[in-house]
Amino acid sequence: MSQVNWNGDGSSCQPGASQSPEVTSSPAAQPHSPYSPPFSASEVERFRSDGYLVARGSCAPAELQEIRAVLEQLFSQSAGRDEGNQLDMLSLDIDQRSPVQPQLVKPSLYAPSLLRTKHFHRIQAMAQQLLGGDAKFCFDHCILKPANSVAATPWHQDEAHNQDPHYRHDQISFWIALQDVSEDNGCMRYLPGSNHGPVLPHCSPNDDPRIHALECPTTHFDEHAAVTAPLRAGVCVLHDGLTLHSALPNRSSMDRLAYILVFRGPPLKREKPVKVVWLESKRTSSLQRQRRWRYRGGFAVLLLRRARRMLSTLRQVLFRLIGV
Ligand SMILES: O=C(O)CCC(=O)C(=O)O
Repeated sequence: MSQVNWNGDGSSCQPGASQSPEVTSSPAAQPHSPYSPPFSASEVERFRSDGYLVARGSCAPAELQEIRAVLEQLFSQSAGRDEGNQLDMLSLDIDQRSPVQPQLVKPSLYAPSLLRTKHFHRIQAMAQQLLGGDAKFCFDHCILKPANSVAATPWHQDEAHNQDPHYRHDQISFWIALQDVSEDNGCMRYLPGSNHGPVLPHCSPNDDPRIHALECPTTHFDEHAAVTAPLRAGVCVLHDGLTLHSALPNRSSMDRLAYILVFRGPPLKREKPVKVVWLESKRTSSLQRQRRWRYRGGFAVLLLRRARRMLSTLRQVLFRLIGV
């Protein structure tokens, strides 16, 4: 396996690493970012060719600490657990006593300040440059790899989580390291160029549909061609929705935390409808919790959130039209 050494300062490379969430708009998600295009033409070309890229620059240390503290608190409060948004992606997720790899989907629902950061606006500008001015913030999530764990994040393509039979979106995930990450504590791995291929067959880890994660078996690609992406804290690596990726286990004595913002372009009609068999078979306990939560009144909360999003969009449109 080769390794790419990136520090977010443009110094490059030495040879050597849920569900289909609805698009969420936010007060912070302005239609056009005031930031100037962050990537050079050659960076855009590299992203299009390899399917991933380390962004130059990094999140300011104070803001990074703030983001980390907010996310740690949400994990410790079990935020979103009843709603099915906090789960253990690699186990049966029955209780929270010794989680293998906790994930919090849409943490900004519980801490909206996450979308009012400079980091968010910087990433939004990147998304709009790569996906076009119509790019929208879709959802965020956070993955915790506990210290001293042997669990790797399985190889997968994010597009494999898309269960819409008729439409797809161009999608980019912006993965930010909340501490330095290396091959010892769970840095990301990519298969360069896999973004040019189709969605490969996926399954549940151990073929157990009760486990939330998806896995693309290594029989479908050459794992030896993978690169790892060690990063300094605050640096962001981005990948296309079709890029095959995984993350190494965290063998260090400190938890590894990553915060991911996902942006999408407008919906694109598929040539023919698809059937996503590996999602249809899922029987996770987070899905059960989600159903229970909705049945017990969660639907009202969802309606309220939707109304708030519509109001916020209306406000943005009015602001653009008449400056109100
Ligand atoms: O952080 C990880 O372990 C995996 C992240 C990932 O799969 C993603 O951002 O799509």
